[in-house]
Amino acid sequence: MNEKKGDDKERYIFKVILIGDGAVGKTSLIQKYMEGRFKTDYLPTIGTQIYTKDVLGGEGDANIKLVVWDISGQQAFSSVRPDYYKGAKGIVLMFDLTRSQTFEHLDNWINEAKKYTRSPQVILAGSKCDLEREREIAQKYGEEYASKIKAPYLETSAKDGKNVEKLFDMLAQMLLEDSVRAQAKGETDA
Ligand SMILES: Nc1nc2c(ncn2[C@@H]2O[C@H](COP(=O)(O)OP(=O)(O)OP(=O)(O)O)[C@@H](O)[C@H]2O)c(=O)[nH]1
Ligand SMILES: [Mg+2]
Repeated sequence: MNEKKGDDKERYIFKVILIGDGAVGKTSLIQKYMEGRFKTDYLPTIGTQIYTKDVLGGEGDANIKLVVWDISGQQAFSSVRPDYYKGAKGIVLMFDLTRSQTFEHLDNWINEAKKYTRSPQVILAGSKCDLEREREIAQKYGEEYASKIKAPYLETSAKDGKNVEKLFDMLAQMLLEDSVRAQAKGETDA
């Protein structure tokens, strides 16, 4: 969606969702990005939390509002997830570098996302990269999986902030380019 307002910058609004198993660090990543804080205790997400942030895109000549939806990755909440996917243009697919089973579940998440979204822009994130000694998934496996699903790969830490800003910036640029491409082809918003 885009419109011109008072200034001459184009305005865009994109819905972004984070998906991945419970406790991989979705809420932590969002809170680090939005509020610059990190909490060590685990409070499983219940219901949905929506955050927004404005970023500049296209070398600063576009205003992009990211509307980021945070929901639980726990199995118990899977029945509400279809609503959550609706209209999502960007997806952060996340696994925990210190728990290999969260990596093994990526196929399930991607298949679910494909069912409920139309050609979203996806970034794969391997979380908790500050816990190097507990790492179970080597960087090259993350990279291989990312190239299989044709997505960029970043290793992130909500604790020390590594690649947090970069991830959302990158996604915003991908969404902007995708939207400009779609407009040029005369496609309408879903
Ligand atoms: N060391 C470290 N711990 C992290 C990091 N990110 C998250 N954690 C911890 O991992 C636990 C789970 O984080 P959450 O952000 O709540 O996980 P979630 O994916 O939102 O979980 P659900 O809401 O249940 O789906 C918490 O104890 C966090 O403190 C990180 O980058 N580094
Ligand atoms: Mg959460």
